[in-house]
Amino acid sequence: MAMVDLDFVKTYVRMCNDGWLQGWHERNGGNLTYRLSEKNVEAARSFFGEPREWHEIGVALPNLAREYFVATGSGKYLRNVALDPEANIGICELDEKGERWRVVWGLPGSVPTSEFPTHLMNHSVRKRVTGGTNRVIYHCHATNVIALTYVLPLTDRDFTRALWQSATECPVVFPEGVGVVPWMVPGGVDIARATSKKMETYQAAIWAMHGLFVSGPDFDTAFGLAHTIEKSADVYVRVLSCGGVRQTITDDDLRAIARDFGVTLNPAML
Ligand code: 2HA
Ligand code: ZN
Repeated sequence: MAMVDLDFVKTYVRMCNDGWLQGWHERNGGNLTYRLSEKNVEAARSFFGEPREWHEIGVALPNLAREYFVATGSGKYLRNVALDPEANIGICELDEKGERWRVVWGLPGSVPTSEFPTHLMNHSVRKRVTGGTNRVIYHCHATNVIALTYVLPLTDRDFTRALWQSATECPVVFPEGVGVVPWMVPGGVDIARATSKKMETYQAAIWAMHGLFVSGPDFDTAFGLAHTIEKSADVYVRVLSCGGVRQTITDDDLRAIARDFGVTLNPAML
């Protein structure tokens, strides 16, 4: 038995590879973090090494104090995770104030992704607004989502409506809609703040000219959300390249879906 034999590590590794197979992780693009449950920590603890030095997050996240996260490494390629998990992913512990992190397993000589502050701020918000059920934050360079940020107005409403109308399952999967973050320099605290603000309302946030951030209680749900959003964006891009929309799902149709599937659509999007 080793760290890589634990179910949560195996599922994490599988998701990295699934994203790679989708074409969302060129070079070192994209990153994935998972907040361990108490049971996960118990199962993993005997494999932890000597903890390494502390690093500042840049913000205080007290509701994540003493939590543990799996994270992809800075500059690491998601393509390589399945071949050598220990070299490409690590487990970090947060301090007793939720202000610093340190690596306790994996990533020898390295550190977590440059987007770790964004991931942690999103975890903090999603943990709070979901009553602790959210555990996964995933960033991918979903091609068609990115393409649409060059042609659609960069508003939550424009993106939500385009996605809801381009695949019938969308209003059921994300009835609250999606958030859109304007173009910003990645890797810093400003884009992290802007993204986590969107995560107060939405399970997903689009980064203009860059990619997609999604959240979820588990790997299947988070990956499924990214996949659903990207599929719908793909359909919309094809519609545009076929000459544009001639008919679509109307607002009354959207209301009918919501009624039959028992979801409440964000009224600001209708
Ligand atoms: O980790 O995707 O946004 C590489 C990136 C930065
Ligand atoms: Zn990115």
